[in-house]
Amino acid sequence: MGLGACTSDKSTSSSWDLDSAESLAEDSAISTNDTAISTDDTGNDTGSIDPVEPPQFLSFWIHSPEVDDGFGSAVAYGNDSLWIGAPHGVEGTVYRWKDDALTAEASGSGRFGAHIAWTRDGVWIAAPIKDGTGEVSLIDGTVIAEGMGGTGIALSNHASGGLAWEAGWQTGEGESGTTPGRPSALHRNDDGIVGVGMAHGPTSLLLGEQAVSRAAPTNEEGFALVSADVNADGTDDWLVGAPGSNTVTALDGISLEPIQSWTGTGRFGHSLAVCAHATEGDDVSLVVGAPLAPDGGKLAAFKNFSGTETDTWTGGENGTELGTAIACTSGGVVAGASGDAYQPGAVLWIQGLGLRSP
Ligand SMILES: [Ca+2]
Repeated sequence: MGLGACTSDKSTSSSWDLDSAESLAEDSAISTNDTAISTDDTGNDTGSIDPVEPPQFLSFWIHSPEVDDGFGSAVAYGNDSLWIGAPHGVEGTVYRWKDDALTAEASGSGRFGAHIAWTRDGVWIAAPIKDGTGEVSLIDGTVIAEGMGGTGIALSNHASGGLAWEAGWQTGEGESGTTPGRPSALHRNDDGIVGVGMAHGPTSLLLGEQAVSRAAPTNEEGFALVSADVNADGTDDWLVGAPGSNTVTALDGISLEPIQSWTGTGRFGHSLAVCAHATEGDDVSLVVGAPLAPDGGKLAAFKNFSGTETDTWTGGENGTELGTAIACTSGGVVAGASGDAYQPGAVLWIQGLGLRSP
């Protein structure tokens, strides 16, 4: 069921690489604030490339072949491929982007592709309202779980996999638990501690054995959840998105006390990731999605948990909704822009994270 046409903005047929950055930047409709190649203040390629330092940074859009299919609602990266969920309509579709080609890999009912995650078994695909109770399956149709209300309303991107349903969660390691509210995010940290975010209700987070009460009724704290050692004390901390209050907060991994926060606009904190840079060393960026920010949604990167933005990208056009989902790639990041009813959804591929940061 491969699609014949390449739906990227890219004009080259070669695989993306650093050498093709110039043509990519020229042809794509991206609205990054700058690129590593020479650009003028409006972002247009001035045609002059620094001969000493070749372009090391590129980004491009991958567009859906359909309108209003929710393409970009979920993204995952694995096996040298980008996996993209397009869950809208009677049948949702999961696409694979590899070697410059977009292929529809699987489809199904019940918001198939609303959430996807890369695991050791391949990509897990959630169809959370399939047959009324939801299902999580592999790309070949193998069922991971089904029949619990809201099966797959959240997935963990840990290698062993994990899924949430409306009143609990389970992992591919056989761990499970119940929740006092409906999970909106599930994350297993590198120490094997499972965190659950619940965007609504009196409890916003379950982090291992500890529960965190919601501070404000509409802050949606727990809508997104990841982990990283923010304060460099050797223990993973929790990074929690609260898009109702446009805040991301880092909670100390042991005390759960807030240790840092970031704020923005337009559902800032709707999606989160901490991605390794393409550069040598241990640099990472916290990447935060704000899909309703001005100019078509926004992605903000905070290098090594900087208090201020070190890189930003916008969707460029109202309704693009860049930042609906985020996943790390090898040295880069991808972000969904699921769009509105009048335009195809898209995914922004950003390669070379950190290579242009100050
Ligand atoms: Ca820490």
